[in-house]
Amino acid sequence: MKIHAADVVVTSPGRNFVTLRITTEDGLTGLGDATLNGRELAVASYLGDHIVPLLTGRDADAIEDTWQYLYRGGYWRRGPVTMAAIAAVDVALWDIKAQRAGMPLYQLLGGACRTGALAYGHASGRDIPELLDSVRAHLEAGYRAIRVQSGVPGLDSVYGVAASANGAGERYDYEPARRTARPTEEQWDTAAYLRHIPTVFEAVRAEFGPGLPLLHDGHHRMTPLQAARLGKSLEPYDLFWLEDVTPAEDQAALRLVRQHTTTPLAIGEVFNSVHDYTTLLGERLIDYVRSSVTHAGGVTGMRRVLDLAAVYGVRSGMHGPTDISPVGMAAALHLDLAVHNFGIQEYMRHSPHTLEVFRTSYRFTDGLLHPGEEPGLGVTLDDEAAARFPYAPAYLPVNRLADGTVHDW
Ligand code: GCO
Ligand code: MG
Repeated sequence: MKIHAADVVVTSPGRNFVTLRITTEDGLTGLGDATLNGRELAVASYLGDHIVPLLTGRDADAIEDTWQYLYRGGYWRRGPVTMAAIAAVDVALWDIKAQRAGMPLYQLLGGACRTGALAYGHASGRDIPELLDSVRAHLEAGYRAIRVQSGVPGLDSVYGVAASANGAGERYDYEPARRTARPTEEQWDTAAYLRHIPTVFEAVRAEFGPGLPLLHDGHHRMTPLQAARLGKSLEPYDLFWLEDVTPAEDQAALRLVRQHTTTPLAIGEVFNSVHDYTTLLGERLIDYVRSSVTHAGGVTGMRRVLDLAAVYGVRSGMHGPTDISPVGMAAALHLDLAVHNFGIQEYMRHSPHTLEVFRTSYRFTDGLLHPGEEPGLGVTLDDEAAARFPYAPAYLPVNRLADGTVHDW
């Protein structure tokens, strides 16, 4: 069946999302997420100006061929903008194929390997008592694995820490990409962070016991030596994983970290290709791959990452913040169910406004996510609702050290 049309929808129901919609000649529509937080319009233009004109008339069923046509055919391959655009096409075509088959996508990907995908929620606190309340609230809300992020004495705001108490409410008010004319600036001090974080995990373990899977995101801020020290100092608290300890593009940095700590390591939310992982996987430097369907070339690209990871016994931990749209989240959940080497899925609930625009059929029960049984991805886009939330530019924060030097955020 041929592709009849494709259009790009940019909407901002609480935060910005870019969605590609592909329509076939017999009237099926498929959706793909192309959201690149803080740089959304670059992907919208890549799709609208350069890819949509190529899609009309192509065979909607030829997913792998279309992937290769856009990847190899573009000459300038890889990179977050290109791969988010290719991902959107890929996911929309999988959505269409699964709808045509009358099956939820996970069935086409091989069927379910498990009853649901273990999800981790985001607990945070500006201080330890607030954090403990937040962990408790997440447990009450059904989470069985929890990411722990904490304020650091002396720093006004820290990545991953909600600006107000992060309780059991429907929504975690976490919006790092702010709608301001320029990025907000935060201050950072790695030494203060390294002193404080072990005391945070000590308090959480003392309160909640040894069994609860706990995760932590270092958000690219340490040198290899600092990261190695952090990993060692957290060993007594038995983390599920320690994420993004060093800037991800320096793969060799992980060698030093790995030699010094047995804390499991996760990395890769900013990666967009299986080629980004060859050193990390081949040398067994990591335990979880963090890429998303949205940023790593769709279901097709992400499956390549997961298949290579499986060779080395490395498991998935797909990126799932609210800047992955419900379309991208649904695609991840189908893959989570279908791959053998699933590890865990990040899950931040989208805001009620986002869920007015994107109608989802995935569900969260007893700590597990399931994509539902609707044919295709199981997500629809309400155009009328989308039009009520026009785009507004947003930027992620910029980090500076006390002397003004720009640091990784
Ligand atoms: C995570 C991530 C996010 C990113 C965000 C940037 O682990 O969920 O680190 O919080 O910062 O996706 O757009
Ligand atoms: Mg992260």
